Amino acid sequence: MRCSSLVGSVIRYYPVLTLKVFDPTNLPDKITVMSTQSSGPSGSPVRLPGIIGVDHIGIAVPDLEVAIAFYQEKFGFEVAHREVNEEQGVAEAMIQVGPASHEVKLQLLAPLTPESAIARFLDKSGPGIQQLAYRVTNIEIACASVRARGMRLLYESPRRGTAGSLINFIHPKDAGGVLVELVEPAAH
Ligand code: KFV
Repeated sequence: MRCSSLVGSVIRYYPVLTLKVFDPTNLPDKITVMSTQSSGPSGSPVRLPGIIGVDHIGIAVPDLEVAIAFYQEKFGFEVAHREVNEEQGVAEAMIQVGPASHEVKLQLLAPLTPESAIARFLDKSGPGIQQLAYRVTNIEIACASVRARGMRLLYESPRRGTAGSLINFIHPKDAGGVLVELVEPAAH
């Protein structure tokens, strides 16, 4: 086989490999995102690039202080972090469930205004689980893959989340009825 037709075959059948060969500056995540499909050649699922676990479970509450007291009194859980996020219209507390600092947390979310997403959720559904948040290594790459897989993101670009993280949300109607948050923690 002549050299040019060999190169042609490689480009046709192994586009990801070709990128790797001709652009060594591409990081593994950047290569992976080129694969927009959710299943590989053998039909095996391709994990959404960069997801490394569940970061937190968000719970809508009408009153943050009452909710914190409830989790402290009934479960003995500690508050790991508190903040107000004006843009999201929430006062929040991250609740540590066990001793490990990196484990899945509960995020108590109370509305700052009657127009906030949490106030609307409380009006419609009452207190309870409002969202499931996956931790990702690179929010831009994860968002590009979400879009490529046909799911709607709520924001054009990531916004500021808890403790300087970057966040975006997948619409619940595209995510099995669950409001899914993608979180890239702030670099420390
Ligand atoms: N889970 C599941 N389904 C939901 C839902 C939820 N949380 N919220 C709404 N839905 C359903 C709703 O029942 C309805 O279904 C449909 O989605 C459209 O809802 O069968 P139905 O009745 O048609 P809408 O548009 O009527 O509801 P609305 O409340 O106006 O907006 C929903 C949504 C998801 C667009 C809104 O909640 C939103 O923009 N959420 C993203 C922002 C957010 O949730 N912020 C608060 C958390 S801040 C945070 O987590 C932070 C700071 N952080 O770092 O982690």
